[in-house]
Amino acid sequence: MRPDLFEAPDYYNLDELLTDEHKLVRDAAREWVKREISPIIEDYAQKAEFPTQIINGLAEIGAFGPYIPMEYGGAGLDQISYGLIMQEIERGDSGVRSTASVQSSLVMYPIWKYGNEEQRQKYLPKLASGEWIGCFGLTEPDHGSNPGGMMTNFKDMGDHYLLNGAKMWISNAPFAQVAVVWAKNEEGRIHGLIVERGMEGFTTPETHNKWSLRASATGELIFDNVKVPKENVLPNKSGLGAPLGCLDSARYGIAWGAIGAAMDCYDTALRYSKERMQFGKPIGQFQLQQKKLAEMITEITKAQLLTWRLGVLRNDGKATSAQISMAKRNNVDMAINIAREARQILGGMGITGEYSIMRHMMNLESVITYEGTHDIHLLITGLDVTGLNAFK
Ligand code: TGC
Ligand code: FAD
Repeated sequence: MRPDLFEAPDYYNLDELLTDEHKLVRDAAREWVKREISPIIEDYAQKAEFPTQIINGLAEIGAFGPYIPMEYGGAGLDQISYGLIMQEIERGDSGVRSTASVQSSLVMYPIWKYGNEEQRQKYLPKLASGEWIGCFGLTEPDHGSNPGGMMTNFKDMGDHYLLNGAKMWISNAPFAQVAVVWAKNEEGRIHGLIVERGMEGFTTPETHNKWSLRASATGELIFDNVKVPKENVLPNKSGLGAPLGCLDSARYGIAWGAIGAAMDCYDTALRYSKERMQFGKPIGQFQLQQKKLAEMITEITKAQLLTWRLGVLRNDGKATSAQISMAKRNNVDMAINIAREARQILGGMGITGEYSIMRHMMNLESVITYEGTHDIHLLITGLDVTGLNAFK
């Protein structure tokens, strides 16, 4: 891969809306991505391997629990700083952002919000430092968009619970030490359980042959009569709203992350269009290429404004789940379209690993599917504006 010459587009001077702390956090993450991710990521994506050596660095830039209070090892930052960190990491690679999203919003968040004090003290500092990596098991082979139908279940055996079932498509599963798993009790009520690697009957086979998110490890979680100690159940929230509440936080991070991927594709295509000569001119001088670039920067700017405003609403505790769905859906769609257009600007070079665009494009095929598909988020907006539920 070529040297990383990334320059972030800021067409509407959005930096003026950021505090000094936001800019400090963002710039530290940006520099780290340039130094630690860009030089290696293409190789790891090609060989379909997660670069475990970056875990300490992710912890150091505050990517594990950016908004978790410092008393639990988190960075104690606000929602905009959290978003900016996700943007910068996904500028490098969506798979790396996935690892950070899952750790922060899908593992640390439920332990912080739904766990008791012993659980917080036991798990959060180790997750914040990267000593432990976590994963989040909601999706099952037969229940993806409809997680409420899940079959994974646990039975009360007196001094412990017995967990059975299977989860599929789980990011970080192959190497995670801790899994937050959603399962039904004997009354059919959904609860979160903390399952640790090494518990008998718990296995995590890796999912191979992905053409997308290749630098992220994905796997299954198999529970075959796993004895889970009773103190490992998250006591403070149950029902489908509990996992969906975690998804709000992760989807918000993805809305920012997708802007990072789009910015990288735009910046690469813009630079290429000024250097690549055809018919005696830089291709950026042709109107057809200018149309692509002008539309890209317009869409990026709209997404930046939407997402910054969502961050302000989240800081005030006022963002609704439907507003988050709109941003996740819009921004990932925006990013995947920009990746496709940017790829065309690079012609044949666009399909190679010399440039990041094709990797972003393939990664975004997962991002547009996980954490609620493009269709599901549209239906959430549809329900919000009409009051009529397409899922029932
Ligand atoms: P529904 O009846 O609408 O809701 C059930 C209960 O949940 C409440 N609720 C929410 N609570 C918090 N946040 C939200 N976003 C919520 N949405 C709904 C709701 O109020 C209700 O509460 P209560 O008290 O009345 O019981 O549920 P439904 O079965 O009709 O499903 C609705 C639907 C389809 C929108 C939902 O299930 C959904 O979002 N499906 C998509 C599934 C999904 O996003 N899966 C993601 C898996 S994790 C993942 O992909 C990680 S990738 C990580 C990475 O690598 O980055
Ligand atoms: P399905 O639900 O089978 O959907 C198939 C198609 O049907 C989609 O186009 C969908 O939009 C459409 N559809 C479904 N229902 C409706 C409807 N009511 N109306 C209209 N259209 C509908 N899950 C986790 O729990 N933890 C993870 O860490 C995790 N990581 C992932 C990593 C990767 C790389 C991938 C690809 C997925 C991951 N997932 C994870 C799973 C992800 O959340 C699901 O893939 C996603 O929710 C969709 O479920 P599905 O794949 O079963 O698709």
